Amino acid sequence: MEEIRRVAAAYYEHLPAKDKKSLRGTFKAMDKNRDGKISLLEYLDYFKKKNGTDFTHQSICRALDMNVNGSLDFEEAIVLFYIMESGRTIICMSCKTFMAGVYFSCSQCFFNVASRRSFDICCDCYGGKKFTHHSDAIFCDNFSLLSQSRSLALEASAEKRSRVVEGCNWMLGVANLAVSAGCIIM
Ligand SMILES: [Ca+2]
Ligand SMILES: [Ca+2]
Ligand SMILES: [Zn+2]
Ligand SMILES: [Zn+2]
Repeated sequence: MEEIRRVAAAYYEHLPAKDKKSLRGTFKAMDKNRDGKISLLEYLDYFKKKNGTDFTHQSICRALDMNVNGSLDFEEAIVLFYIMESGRTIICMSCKTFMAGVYFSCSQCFFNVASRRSFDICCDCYGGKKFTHHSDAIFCDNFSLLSQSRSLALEASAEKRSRVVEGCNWMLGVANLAVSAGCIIM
């Protein structure tokens, strides 16, 4: 949690003034009773209006409350805004807890554009095999997947082949990269 807090603080520091102002505005909008902090109720109230968001899991609000006083001050809320902006994965799809750092993702689902949804689980669920997923799944941590995505993007732009050939090689590339990156095959 400390790491993501520092990332969020750096992100905020580099925002243009107008974006900082708009985050202040969002904070005020969430802080219904204007006491300068966002309570769990205010938090849930805000996200319940936005249907289908992972943010309604209480584990996120609890994790964000770093000084454990039951509410989010602006500093703590910056982490929330950062997560909202970055669109990063936040909830373990098995135990539904908040994932602040490294997590594992099924590489087949990650690279399958058609499925549109990756399968992400926390280290505890992965290590303890507390999840159900297709049995041939190859899991990678989120950092390996990120570097693989980059290699694939570079590869794709360098090699201009026909769509079909490219597609086949691309899939093979995913499998090879997944193995060479030291991923664990279940
Ligand atoms: Ca409040
Ligand atoms: Ca707090
Ligand atoms: Zn989990
Ligand atoms: Zn999968």
